[in-house]
Amino acid sequence: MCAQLSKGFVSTLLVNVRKAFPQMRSVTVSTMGKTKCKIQKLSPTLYGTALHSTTSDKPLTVCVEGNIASGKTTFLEHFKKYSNVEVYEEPVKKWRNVEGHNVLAKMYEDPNRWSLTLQTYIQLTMLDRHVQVPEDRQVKLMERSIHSARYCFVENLYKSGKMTDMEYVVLIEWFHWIRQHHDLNVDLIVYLQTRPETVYERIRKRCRQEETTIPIEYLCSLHDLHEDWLVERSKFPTDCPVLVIDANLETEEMIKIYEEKSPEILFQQPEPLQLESALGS
Ligand code: TTP
Repeated sequence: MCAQLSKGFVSTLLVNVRKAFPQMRSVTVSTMGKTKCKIQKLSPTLYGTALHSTTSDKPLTVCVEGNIASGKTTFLEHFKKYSNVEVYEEPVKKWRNVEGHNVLAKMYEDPNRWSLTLQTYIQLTMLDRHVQVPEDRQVKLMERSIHSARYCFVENLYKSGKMTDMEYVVLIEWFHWIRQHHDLNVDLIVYLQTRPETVYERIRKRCRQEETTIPIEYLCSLHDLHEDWLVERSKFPTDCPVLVIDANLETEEMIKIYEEKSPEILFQQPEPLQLESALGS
């Protein structure tokens, strides 16, 4: 099913379509104008879980994902103003300073030697984020997840020969053990989709010391892995709903989009709407 609608209808429509067709597994909505917004392969089961969570004590978990410098921090900054949202920033400071060691810098200097060390530490620090439960907040908003570290970064390092078979299988075994023994559930992924050229320029401008040597090819591989995971869903299929947002625009434009999309992102119930009139417009 595919409907072309003005932007204002989108969030209301998605909720009503799900109510009207609970058996449907895939909904794609594209808005007119320059903002592109798709929710891919919505699982009624998972959506049911998400709605259920709003009435239970467990907060909803929303993760923002996207290539390096796709704008995840700006996204989080925007949502800090909501009183029902607890924001969990990525522990990148820790990766740059573990008891005085900059593991992130070491990885970029010599990935063959240090990528396992970095990814092991990232896996640990992301697990720590996943198990934290915010007090009195309905939405837990996380920057990235243990999933993107595994499906995008670890996969990329392995595919490009920076991580050996042995290192890869040990790390993946850890990942599987963690998944079995901890609740890593995510209710919604917001994917900030960018062109590799856009993030390459942003990385050059922001001049984070460790990242000055990142070539565009590295960003292209990471881009493909994000697309594979969150859009194509071929190699590492996920049932989690994914909201795709075109994040190539300037910061001011992006903030306007986040404002518009906030009801969808925060699972706020829109006003009821006649489905027939929405589809007919
Ligand atoms: P990102 O997690 O992409 O964070 P960011 O600061 O670029 O986010 P944004 O600009 O969108 O707000 O990457 C942080 C750094 O950590 C980056 O150099 C990539 C690196 N990294 C890894 O090497 N392995 C990993 O598993 C992850 C998650 C990040």
